[in-house]
Amino acid sequence: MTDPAFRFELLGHDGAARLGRVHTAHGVVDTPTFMPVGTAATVKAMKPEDVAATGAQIVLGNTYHLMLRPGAERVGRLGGLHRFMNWPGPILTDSGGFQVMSLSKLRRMDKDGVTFRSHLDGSEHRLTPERSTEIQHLLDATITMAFDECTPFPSEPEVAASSMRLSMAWAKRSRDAFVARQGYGQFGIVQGSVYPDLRAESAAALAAIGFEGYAIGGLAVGEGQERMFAALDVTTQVLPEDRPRYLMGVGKPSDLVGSVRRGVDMFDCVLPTRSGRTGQAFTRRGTVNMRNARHQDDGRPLDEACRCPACRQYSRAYLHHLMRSEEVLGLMLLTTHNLTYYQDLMAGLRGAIAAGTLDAFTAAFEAEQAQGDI
Ligand code: PRF
Ligand code: ZN
Repeated sequence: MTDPAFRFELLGHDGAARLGRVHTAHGVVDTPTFMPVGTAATVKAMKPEDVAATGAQIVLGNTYHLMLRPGAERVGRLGGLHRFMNWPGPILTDSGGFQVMSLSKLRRMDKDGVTFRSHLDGSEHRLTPERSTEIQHLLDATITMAFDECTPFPSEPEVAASSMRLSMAWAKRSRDAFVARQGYGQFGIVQGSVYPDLRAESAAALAAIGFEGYAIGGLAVGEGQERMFAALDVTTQVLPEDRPRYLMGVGKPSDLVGSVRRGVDMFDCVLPTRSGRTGQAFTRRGTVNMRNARHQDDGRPLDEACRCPACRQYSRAYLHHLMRSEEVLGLMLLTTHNLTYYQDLMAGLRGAIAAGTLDAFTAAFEAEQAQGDI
């Protein structure tokens, strides 16, 4: 059953791009939106109030990490993930299969689920559509993801087809295991690699089951931006208009702009947080490596147009010094800046869709990015 209180309000269009609002039990999310990744019940190097101050309205959590440590039952006993991590807003949790495949070395897949060893202590665990859905329930996820297999790239059409069909069977089992509650939702995940017929079949299979939203998985796995955009074009055309669409694990700023133009509403990616911790900053003029010696005497802000505390209160020279000295504050400030850049990019996209000026916004974005750092 689709829960009526979990609602996607479509507010406007510019071409295929959509302006919307997701209403949930834990608050509203303006779309297109970017969700910072809080894998281990924390957006690394950030307090929740600082994450909110960047403009983020929803964060991501991970079934895989949290089931291993501190354990889903424990988080449940402690009142759920919102309370545990002090993030009262909406939380979306990924279902675990993707992380098993990327993080766990010893794993065995069968048609029922996946058995794997923890990357932390080697202990054996099992995930099935039913258990993944139960874990996400224990975590009290606002948005639960169906359990799927991310088809590797490249895959032959026959391999991609059987992988996708397995994910569709798992999507149905995930749906059956989902406990509907007011303001909570569950998203199905489209697979099908780069094959248009498989993407269409997958989207239709999920729409027939019926979810509160639809994710697009199996992209940004090495196929490149051109093939990703082509796969998006065919997928967003066949997904229900009245439900949010979430492109999983994407991406670079140019990926976000191009995907919003193709009708995607939600994104998550470790890029702004992870690369912030290595010294890479995202700016209007492209990426800047703050570890580079050219910043050591530079008293200017990282980005004079940025509203974030790292740019308003500190110099490039200081940020450079913090990163070179491996100071914790350097990670905090660069993560703050990068998340602010991502949130302001999404706000800019929303404003442009509302004003019907997305083409001009895109042209200005591309021209500025091409200029490079000052
Ligand atoms: N499935 C799930 N999580 C994901 C992906 C997927 O295909 C991707 C692919 N980019 C990232 N995260 N469940
Ligand atoms: Zn900044």
